[in-house]
Amino acid sequence: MRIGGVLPSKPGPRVIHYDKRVEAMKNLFETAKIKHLAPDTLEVTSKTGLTTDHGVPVPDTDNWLRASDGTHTGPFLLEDQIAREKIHRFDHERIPERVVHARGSAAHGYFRVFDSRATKYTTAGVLTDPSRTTPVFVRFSTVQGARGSADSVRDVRGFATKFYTEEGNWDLVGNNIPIFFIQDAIKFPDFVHAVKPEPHNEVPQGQTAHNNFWDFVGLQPEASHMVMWAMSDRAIPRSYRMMQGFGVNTFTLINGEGERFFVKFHWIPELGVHSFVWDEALKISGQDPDFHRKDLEEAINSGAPAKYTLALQILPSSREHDFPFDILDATKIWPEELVPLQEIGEMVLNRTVDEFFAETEQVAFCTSHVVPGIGFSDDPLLQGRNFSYFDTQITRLGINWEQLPINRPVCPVMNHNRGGQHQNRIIKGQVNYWPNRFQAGPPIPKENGGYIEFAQKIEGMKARVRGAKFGEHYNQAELFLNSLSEHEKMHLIDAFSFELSHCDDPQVYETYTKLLCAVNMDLAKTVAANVGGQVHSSPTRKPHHEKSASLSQGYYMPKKPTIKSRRVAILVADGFNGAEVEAMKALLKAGGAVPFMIGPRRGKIWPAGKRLVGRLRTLTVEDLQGQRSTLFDALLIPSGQQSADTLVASGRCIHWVREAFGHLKAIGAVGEAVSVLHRALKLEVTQLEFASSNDTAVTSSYGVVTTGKYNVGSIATDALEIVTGGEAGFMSNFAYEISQHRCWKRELDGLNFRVAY
Ligand code: HDE
Repeated sequence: MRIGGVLPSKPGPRVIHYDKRVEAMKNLFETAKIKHLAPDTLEVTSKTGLTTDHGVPVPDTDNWLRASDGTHTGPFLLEDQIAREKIHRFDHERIPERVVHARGSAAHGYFRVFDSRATKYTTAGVLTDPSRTTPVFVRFSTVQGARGSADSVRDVRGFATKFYTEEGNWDLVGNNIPIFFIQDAIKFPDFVHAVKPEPHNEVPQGQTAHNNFWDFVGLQPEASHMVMWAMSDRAIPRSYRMMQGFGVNTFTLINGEGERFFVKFHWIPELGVHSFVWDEALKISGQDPDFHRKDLEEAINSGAPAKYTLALQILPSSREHDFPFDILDATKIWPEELVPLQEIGEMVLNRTVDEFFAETEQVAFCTSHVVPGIGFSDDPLLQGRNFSYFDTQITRLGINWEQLPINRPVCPVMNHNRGGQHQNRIIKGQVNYWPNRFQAGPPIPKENGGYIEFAQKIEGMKARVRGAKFGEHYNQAELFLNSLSEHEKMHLIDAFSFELSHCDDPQVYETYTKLLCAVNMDLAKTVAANVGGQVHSSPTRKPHHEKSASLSQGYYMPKKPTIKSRRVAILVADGFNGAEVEAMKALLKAGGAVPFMIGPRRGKIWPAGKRLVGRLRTLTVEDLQGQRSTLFDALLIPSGQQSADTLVASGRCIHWVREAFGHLKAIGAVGEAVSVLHRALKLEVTQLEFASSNDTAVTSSYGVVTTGKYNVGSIATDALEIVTGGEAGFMSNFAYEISQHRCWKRELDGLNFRVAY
């Protein structure tokens, strides 16, 4: 394919360039979809000359054709096709942003099943054939904010997967929370209007902390379960790579014997389920609004692809009515104790997009896009979604949106649909209808793979009603609360308090604190006390006190502790211990973590004793001011007297340490650097223990790991065990604290509250 013309300085044929990336990618893992995209992927190089859209070489892209006598500037000439085209194209660059989930970020990858165990439930090859590698494209998103809003806001995250299967595209359009706010799709416009910025002033952006949201959910008790999840740490994930995904709706699977099963889809992240702390999320919204977008890109580019296990919850059709909740109600989970998870395959996201607009923005999902072996249920939220997604793509992308490269299936597509704006295909033949005298484009029978709907018996009255079990709204809200660990409960109370205190209409926050009485009386009283709300004099519902282990994020900690892809800031100033830093960096990298050097200024920082010698080994660092502790998972300060003295004297550095401590992160310091921690923390946090100077013993106290002296020679045996305890070396202990994500004990014992950060 020609991608531009160069008008060479000497006469000759126009150079025709092909996409060289296709060549370069040969050694990398390429899915069928990546190969499929190659002919549409162009690379602009210094040899690729400019042309107009109709292919004519452009000699000048800086000056509009005008009338001029050389001295005076005259008016522009309308005749200038080059200039007019450039401006026209620019004027029409934008397309409507998604009405929800506008802010997003995506990656390519693949999916494989471990074996064929799901054959007993489905005929879908993508879920049963272990010899297949199915290409996927996954778009993560927030829900409320506009395209340019911040990544780290409190919100549900979208987790939408397009599987490019051999039988057509299957879109699993899920979220990182297993349930939803409403039961019936007809409520979706009301819900979205209430959660979005308010109509009179378009405030706030990317937040539920406003009157209209809480007004709506206070008057719509079916939302109470989902609101609990949205106020939990689930709504502030540390990374797209560290959150679960859920299909949310109940789908169906159909096996070779024609039996139907109800199914819920789950994605389980390899790295565990982890979140920001709220203060950190708030700050990152300003300090790096693209945090999650960059996190995904950085992880993939540094060789830590995002990985998730696909698990199924399966119920045979005969068990539909066996539960106290309706299994078609999207405001309910199927507790894992009742319906266990069956892990069937793994998804790996290992390739970033080449162009955001063409891929991430133009990708379009449809819940109604399933493949043979997968079907729908009568879940009243899903039924409405199945109408909505196709419809919205018409507004956003036009009727031929499925012909866009990112949306195109990798299998053959042929039918008698024709025309429409931006039709890309040229279909040969004299007929465009069925039946026709040539037998052209015939339907494909079931035996050859035709999609057949399950022959479901339907009976009933035509009415606007919901099933009886849809009327119960609080049991699982309580179940969720009961199942949280202590620190998760504290965060949930803080989140409710933060959000409701941003509502200035007493009718709104009082209604909600009263509603909480039906979930849990203590929760209601605490939140009401924090926000000036009201509670009923006695509980409005009898509690059941049940728990479900897998509702707590701690349940998903990786079995083997890992520091993979964790961002570790190493704080240094001139005079730091060079050999120590080299060794520490090597160890962190060996564990898969990503070390960053941070110092008082950007540029070169000099290790101790190296300033005047011939061959200087310096480090290039980012500066403390431009980078913030919020952007890292852990903080490490190596030894070196001069370095420690400079850092102790820096208010910004002291703030870094206090903030990392307040955000419950792992902190490590060696030798003289322990004085930096003393200065930052000791006065306020008297319980903290630090190693004494010149001693190689390691002290680990509330996630703060110190040693008086670090024996660089012993490093080879240290660190990668990722274990804690006196026997283990300094880096092992430090890595262990990183692997725990945060030190919750620090919070439970109230230590972080004593430090200003
Ligand atoms: Fe969506 N949703 N939704 N939604 N949704 C859209 O489709 C809709 C719901 C979800 O990265 C829209 O292409 C209705 C539940 C994701 O491109 C729209 C209802 C879940 C994405 C739409 C729901 C989701 C969307 C807007 C209630 C979790 C982003 C743009 C019945 C399972 C996909 C678009 C992407 C996007 C409609 C409820 C997830 C308007 C009517 C429940 C991840 O069609």
